[in-house]
Amino acid sequence: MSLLFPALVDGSGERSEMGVPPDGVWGMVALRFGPRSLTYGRLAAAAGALAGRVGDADRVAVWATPELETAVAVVGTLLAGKAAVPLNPKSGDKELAHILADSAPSAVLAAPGAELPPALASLPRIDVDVDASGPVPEDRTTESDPALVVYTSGTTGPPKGAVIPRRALAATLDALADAWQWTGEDTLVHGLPLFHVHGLVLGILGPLRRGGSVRHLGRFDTDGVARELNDGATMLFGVPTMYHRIAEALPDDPGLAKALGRARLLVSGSAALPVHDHERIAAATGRRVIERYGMTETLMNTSVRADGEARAGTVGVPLPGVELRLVEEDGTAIAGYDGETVGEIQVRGPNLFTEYLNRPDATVAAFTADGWFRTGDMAVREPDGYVRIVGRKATDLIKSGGYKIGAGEIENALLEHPGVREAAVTGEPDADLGERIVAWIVPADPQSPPSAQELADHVAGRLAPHKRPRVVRYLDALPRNDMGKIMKRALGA
Ligand code: MCA
Ligand code: AMP
Repeated sequence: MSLLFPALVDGSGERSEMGVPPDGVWGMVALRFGPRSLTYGRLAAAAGALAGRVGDADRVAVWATPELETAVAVVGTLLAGKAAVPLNPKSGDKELAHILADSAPSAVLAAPGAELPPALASLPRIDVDVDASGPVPEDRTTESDPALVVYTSGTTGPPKGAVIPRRALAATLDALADAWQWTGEDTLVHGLPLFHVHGLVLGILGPLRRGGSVRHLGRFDTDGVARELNDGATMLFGVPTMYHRIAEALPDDPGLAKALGRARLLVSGSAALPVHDHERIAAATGRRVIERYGMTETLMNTSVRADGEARAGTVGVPLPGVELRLVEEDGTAIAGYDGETVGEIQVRGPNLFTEYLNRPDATVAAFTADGWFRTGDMAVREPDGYVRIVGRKATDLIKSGGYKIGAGEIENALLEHPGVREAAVTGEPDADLGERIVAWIVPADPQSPPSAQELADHVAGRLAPHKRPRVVRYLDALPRNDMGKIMKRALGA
């Protein structure tokens, strides 16, 4: 198949050899994480060397800290023709054990010195050496070969591994290049985590496919954004929580407003950016944030185009190659765009995942008989085709800080706490996080209920810190219907 990273092959079409040409694209900085950076030449050499070490198995895990090594690990794995399984380095023991058992990686790639938890002790460890040199191997993959397995929460049960083929990476990144006029001249800044599609595929693999640069902040803060945009970065990617924090900081930070005003493109995604934040940023900077809509299973589906109208509250139009329809409850497609009729978004195209790993049942359920993927997102289409997302089918999926979190997974973790007799989890509106996780608890002993902090720590340690309840409410009993099913809508009433 065509190479995922044309810029890792030098200008004459020759693959990387040990010696690194100092000029041209190869002398250009590809990746920068704080003070550390790699040129295309060095990246080709380091990732080429790593590709030679990952072995013959199908999949390797990547301990996805926000560091240079993570980017080299994923690129090296892809150059080797293998699939990478990015791991959240803050994963708790239960979540990590599930992902390892399910994806069965042959090794874990990590930054030298990174401390790995006991759950990974039985896996061979490969330290990523960013100073190593080796040739970029010949690409023998086909476009349907898996590139990534990314774990994503459902309403119940543990996260499922979405198998993302190489074709989908190429298709989505090239469609975004078209929509955003994204080229090798662009320098992206972001502070997103590297174990999800947003930060890894769009934020790292995107610039590398274009032959441009990315500067990762290590962790998001508004000072870092301002510094990089003032220093030549042209694009910013973030989740709504990050843009909300920018909007909050703008009134007291004229330097930030000036820096954002310089950007070519400010892009938000992973959840809806409230219109109020759109408007505050536009008023202070003169720039409009544009939104794109995607999903782990589909990569990117729609976007406001760089040459289109930036309309707050919409996610723009389908990307090139993506077929999108809205479907009524009974399965009929909605004809015409009236800006009012709500239907479920279904998509088809080369951007889609192939399957949930080891979950043929879930894979079948995710598609219609004629091959459309059911997103579970509800939307309307404006008369000119712009998509406006209005909600979600499942109330048991929570989007907090841009992370998708299944209520069932947290309920199961809470029920494993000895002080909890019954548990229900809901999402509540939150100005910063979009939604915050609320745990409704019936304590085993009403005289000494476990504290909110204890329950948050319990969930953070079992699953991941972003899945911890931010609020705990204690009840004598959960509201249930005649069938015994918990009535979540009655909670909070
Ligand atoms: C707090 N911490 C804890 C606990 N409480 N650790 C252990 N136990 C506890 N009880 C730690 C956290 O690990 C973290 O550590 C720090 O305290 C702050 O945590 P938190 O409050 O959760 O962070 P935040 O400041 O609220 O984070 C906001 C954020 C974050 C930075 C916006 O939510 C974020 O990075 N979101 C991005 C999500 C994303 O990329 N989604 C894409 C998936 P430390 O200080 O060490 O960090 S969606 C996708 O990919 C699709 C395709 C799409 O469309 O994009
Ligand atoms: P994830 O499964 O974590 O990849 O999250 C995918 C979900 O994020 C989608 O199904 C949407 O519900 C949501 N999402 C992503 N981008 C947007 C956006 N721009 N506006 C509203 N929701 C979004």
